[in-house]
Amino acid sequence: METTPALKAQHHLTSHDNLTTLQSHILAEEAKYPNSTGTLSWILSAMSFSAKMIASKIRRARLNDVLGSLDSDNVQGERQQKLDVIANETLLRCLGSRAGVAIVASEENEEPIMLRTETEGDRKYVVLFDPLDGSANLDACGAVGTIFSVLRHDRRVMPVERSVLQPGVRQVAAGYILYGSSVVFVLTTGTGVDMFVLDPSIGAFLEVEENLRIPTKSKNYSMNEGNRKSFPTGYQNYLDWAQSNGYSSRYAGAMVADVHRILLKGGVFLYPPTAKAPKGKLRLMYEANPMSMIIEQAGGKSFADKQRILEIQPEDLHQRTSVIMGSPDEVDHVLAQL
Ligand code: AHM
Ligand code: MG
Repeated sequence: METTPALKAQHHLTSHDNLTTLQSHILAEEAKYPNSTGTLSWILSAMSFSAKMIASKIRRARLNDVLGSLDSDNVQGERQQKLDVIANETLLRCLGSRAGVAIVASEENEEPIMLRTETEGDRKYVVLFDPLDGSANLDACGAVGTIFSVLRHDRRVMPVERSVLQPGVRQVAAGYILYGSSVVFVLTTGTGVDMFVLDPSIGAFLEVEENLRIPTKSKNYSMNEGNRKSFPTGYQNYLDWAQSNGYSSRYAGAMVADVHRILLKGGVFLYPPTAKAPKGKLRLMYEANPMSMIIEQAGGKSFADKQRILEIQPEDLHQRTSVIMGSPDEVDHVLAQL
């Protein structure tokens, strides 16, 4: 944003003051499309608001006694953390108040939720999310994240729930929020990737990086090597190759944290098929697809074995996939072994 010298003097601003917030970025993007109704902007603003609420709940988790698990499992058969449920409710409430959202779908709910009926308003979008990815890290004060994907709602598809099952190439926006040593919001609307950091003193996400590009290569891989013996042979060969070529291993155990580091520093993130999860562990629609859109928009690559993840036609909301994503040269090194 331009600031005149007179204005700077008047308000004591310096050239170091960052005046681009996530909110102003969203509105500036909207202004590029004269026919835009602003519906997508409202949805992204709901994501920003939810992120601040979830961040504040995570910061106070120990103090408010909401760490640890509930006595219930989610639809994946995984033990729900108390904060999984709190984050899910926060997103459902914030997105539910936005008229442009027709359907929401969450890792924590078995079925997609129809928010608005046929006759109500301007029902344009489907929003899918993983409310608190890597939530098992919470008890140890580790990084966690929220991942989201936005699709257009196709009214012609029947039953309406099937409108959710679109391949990742059709996403109109995708992003994640990393709750780490600071709170970071990474967003793409299909024209590059931008990064914002929450300034807690003013309660706004400020832009820190525009049109982020992933390094082309970097000798780092990120995967749960504890599963190595049950990886298909190609992945084991890749590990042999990487370890003989001076690669480093980094693994936080939360996809958002691991992929964020790779987006900034380069490398490759892998979750191969294993004996326990023969189709891979990560969920296609609200984990792999949005992260793949971000990685590709930043100049990286993202595959499930030899197939581009964004082209997979989903058959089920909670479908799983294997994942190889990151710097283009590093993904190629893995693919060469498969
Ligand atoms: P979650 O969505 O239930 O938290 O699980 C997904 C997480 C990812 O964040 C992470 O990459 C992966 O599971 C870690 O799995 P593992 O513990 O098998 O290494
Ligand atoms: Mg998850």
